[in-house]
Amino acid sequence: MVQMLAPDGTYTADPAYCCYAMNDAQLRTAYRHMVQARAADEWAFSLNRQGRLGTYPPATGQEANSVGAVMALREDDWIVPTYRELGGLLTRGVPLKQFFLYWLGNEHGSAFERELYHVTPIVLPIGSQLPHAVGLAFAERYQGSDRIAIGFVGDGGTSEGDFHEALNFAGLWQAGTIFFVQNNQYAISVHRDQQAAGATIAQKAAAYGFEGVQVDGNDVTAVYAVTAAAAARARAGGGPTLIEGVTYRIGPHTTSDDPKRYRSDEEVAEWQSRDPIVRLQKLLRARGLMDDAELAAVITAARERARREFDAVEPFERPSVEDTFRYVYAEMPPLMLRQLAERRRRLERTGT
Ligand SMILES: Cc1ncc(C[n+]2csc(CCOP(=O)(O)OP(=O)(O)O)c2C)c(N)n1
Repeated sequence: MVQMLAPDGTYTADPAYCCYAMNDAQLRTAYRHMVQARAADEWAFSLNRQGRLGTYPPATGQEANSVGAVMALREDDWIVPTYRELGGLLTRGVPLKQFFLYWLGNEHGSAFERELYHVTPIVLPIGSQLPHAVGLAFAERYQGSDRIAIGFVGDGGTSEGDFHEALNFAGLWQAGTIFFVQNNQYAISVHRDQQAAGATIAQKAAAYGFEGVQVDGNDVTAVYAVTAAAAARARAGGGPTLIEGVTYRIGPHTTSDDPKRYRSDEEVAEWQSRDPIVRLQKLLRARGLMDDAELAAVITAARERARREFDAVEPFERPSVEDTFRYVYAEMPPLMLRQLAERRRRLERTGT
């Protein structure tokens, strides 16, 4: 497993990735994005408990994967996210209020301005986004561009047919795709060890004829380096890479989940001791890049921004019951019409 920044904050350069070491400015930037993602995540959780935001999937603990990977790309490379890529979206410059709008149930929140951000909409069907990432990468090269695509997926998503179809096509056609698996150890309550027999997820790449790399997903410097190397290879026509970023979902699967039913407090505490933000703070301090006051000021500013940006979209229009049904078919089939009528009746009866 590639690691440069250990949990105790010591940094050991990896000669295999020497030309992809983050510089001082990048380390500071990574910290800002990771802290912003954490602050927004914590605020979203709290908003849910206050009854101001619907079901939300927290990404606390996974910030180094998302931020490090996106920082390693060019600004016009495609990002094909899941629902747990807040850090990556913020790194690309997507306004936080747009993200909040999406989780308020307003689909406009996920319609990221294409030419500005090159980010596809947030998807909830597991694995379905990976063929899109391959298609984008393939199309770019077909049109003579050297843009590449990164497709994120969870460890559970690697059991989906779409995952295998996407990797097979990309390997065969050398599509410039980075498959980034956020291995956060759980697919809801199913542990990674119950998901697949292989020793690593990264090794699956061998079956499709390209390289797979396992990286410490709580070490932003290592995630950045392996993704930058994969991006350089893809851009040069060297084909795809599968990256397995080993991390942990510190919070519940979503705000509707109770993780105490399937994992121990000791396990969570063990992973909390490897927190990616705390680890980066140690490096920033040791290198004299930020002192305690500056580190804390970034956190305070991030919390304030999270509140401000949510307040800006909270009054926006909520989706109607019809919206849930409206966009699937041009004309609703009888089964959906019946479901819609049932839903309306329930709303009238119970108010929810
Ligand atoms: C095709 C499909 N099957 C099942 C689900 C229900 N579901 C939602 S999240 C999830 C687990 C996903 O786990 P993983 O891929 O590890 O990602 P994580 O949520 O841990 O980020 C499942 C099974 C779904 N959304 N889509």
